[in-house]
Order: sequence, then structure tokens, then C-alpha cells
Amino acid sequence: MDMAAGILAGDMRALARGLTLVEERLPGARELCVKLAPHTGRALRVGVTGAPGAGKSTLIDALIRAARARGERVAVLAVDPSSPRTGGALLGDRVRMTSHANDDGVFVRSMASRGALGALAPNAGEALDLFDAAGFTLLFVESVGAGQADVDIAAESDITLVLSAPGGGDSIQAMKSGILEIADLWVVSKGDNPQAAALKHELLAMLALGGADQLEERVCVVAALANQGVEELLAKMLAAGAAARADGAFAARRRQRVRRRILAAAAELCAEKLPTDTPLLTELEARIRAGDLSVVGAARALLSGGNV
Ligand SMILES: Nc1nc2c(ncn2[C@@H]2O[C@H](COP(=O)(O)OP(=O)(O)O)[C@@H](O)[C@H]2O)c(=O)[nH]1
Ligand SMILES: [Mg+2]
Repeated sequence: MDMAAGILAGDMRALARGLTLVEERLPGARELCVKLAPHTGRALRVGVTGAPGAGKSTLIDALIRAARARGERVAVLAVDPSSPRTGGALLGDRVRMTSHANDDGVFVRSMASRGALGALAPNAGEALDLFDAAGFTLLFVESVGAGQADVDIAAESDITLVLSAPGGGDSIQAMKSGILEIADLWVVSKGDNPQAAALKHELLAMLALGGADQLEERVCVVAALANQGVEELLAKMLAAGAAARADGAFAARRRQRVRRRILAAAAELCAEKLPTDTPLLTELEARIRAGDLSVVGAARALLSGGNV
């Protein structure tokens, strides 16, 4: 059986091999994605972001349990910053989620983020497509909240959860601007911590200032370790997913996602084509230094083969 057929039939080994192809951009990856594309679009994709230690993996683990009880098949993509220093965090995720190791309705995979700390792996979206084609109905992608990663994670997800934990340095003010805006649901994690209620109020106040609507429903306090608020959060996520499916928001987001991928791939192809050492580049560089041309002007000239 070929790999695409194997994945569609729910063969987990074919899925694992397919994920490696996509992650490493090995030969056959593109063809595989083309074959699977018509079989994607059924699963609900949930992005989970927040600072390291905010409780993302613990929450996902609890959500998996609740979702399995409802008959969902769940796959998790844990995007790990590739720095060797954070190897321990990855190991922590693996250990935590092994509680589902004997359940074939749960599949957990980690992926190195490459690029900047926390940036979503370029092929994370394609990995989610593979999960989707393999018949998983609820997909989580966990990523460390840091600038671009949040934008990426929101773009590849149907629903985005932004976690913040009480105590420590993870105060709302410390969160990067922009991260709060991408959230569909805001989660105060570690609800068993006495400071959780204060964090919720701080969050509500800040979001109200920013003009966010339906705040009371969209801010959730969850104590994942004690399994409190998990079922409620899952119910909200599934309801939001169903509503988005019904009103067309889902389909619109999916179209946007494919367009975004085309543009990213096009930008990459353009970058590959650019010369890095030509007489034209030397000339443009000299003209910038002489005050005759701007950097953007030079870039335009480079793209158009020398016409300034
Ligand atoms: N008290 C408490 N601690 C929690 C809770 N959820 C997670 N933690 C702890 O917070 C730490 C970081 O959790 P983890 O899920 O790895 O965070 P991540 O880096 O965001 O994935 C771990 O030591 C967890 O045991 C919770 O609900 N209550
Ligand atoms: Mg984690």
C-alpha cells in the first residue's frame, strides 16, 4: 500500500513516516500532500500558545482525556524550539503524554521549530493536514508563545487558546502585545493557585480596555492537574468549532490558510532565486553608500533585473 493510502486507512506507521517526509521536506513530501489535500478539512484544529511553563502540555493532556471520553480521536503536534538547551522541555511533554501511549485514538508528535525561538515550524500546517487525513478529529498544536509563533499558530488553527499562569513572571503585562489579540479563548491556567482569580480580573480588565467582546464566556480558569474546568473548556471549543462550521467562518479561514501557504512558498522561491554575488549587487551597494538609492529601491532593482 502506498503511503497516502496507508495514512487514509489510519495506518499509524504510514502516518509517522509521512510526518517525517513533511518535516524534513524529503522527496515525496509534496506528492503526498497533494494526494491527501482532498481528504483534509474535517478535523478541528486548536492552537495552544503561552509562555514556557504556562501549563500548555498539562492542559492538552487533560483535554485529550476529556475528548477521548466524547469519542474524539486526538492528535497533538508539539512544536519545540530546536535549541538543545530546551531538550528537557520536549522530554517533559513526551513523558506527560505517555499516559495515552496505549490508546490508538491518540497520536502525539513533536516537531523542531527551526528558525527563531518559538516560531512555528514551516511545515506544521502540513503535518496537521496529515493528522486530519488520517482520521483524527481534534488536533492540537502546542507552541511557545513568542512573537511570530503566535501569528503562525493562529493562522494554522481554527481556534486559538492563549494560556497565562498565575504567579511567577508570567503577568499579563509581560505578555507580548499582539498575543492576546489572536486568542479565541483566553485560559488562566493553574486555577488551583490562589492568585488565579486576580490574574483573571487583570486579564478581563486589559481585554475590556482593548474592546474585546463576550469576555465572560471567552476567559476560562482551568486547573488541569485537578481536572477542573477542563470539560467546560472542551465544550466551549467544540461549540465554537461547530458555530464556525455552520456560519462559514471555518471555510473562509481554511481558504485564507491555503492562500497564506502559497504566498509563503512563493516568497521562499523568490528568495532562492535571488543572486547573492553579482556585479549588479555590487553596483547597488555602491549606490546606497553614495546616497543615490534606498535599500528598498535597490531591492526593487534586484527583482526587476537592474531597472531602478
Ligand atoms: N499547580 C498546578 N500546576 C500545574 C498545573 N498545570 C501545569 N502545572 C505545572 O506547571 C509546570 C509546567 O507545565 P507544562 O504543562 O509543562 O507547561 P508548558 O511549558 O506550557 O507546556 C509543570 O510543573 C506542571 O506540573 C495546574 O493546573 N496546577
Ligand atoms: Mg509544553
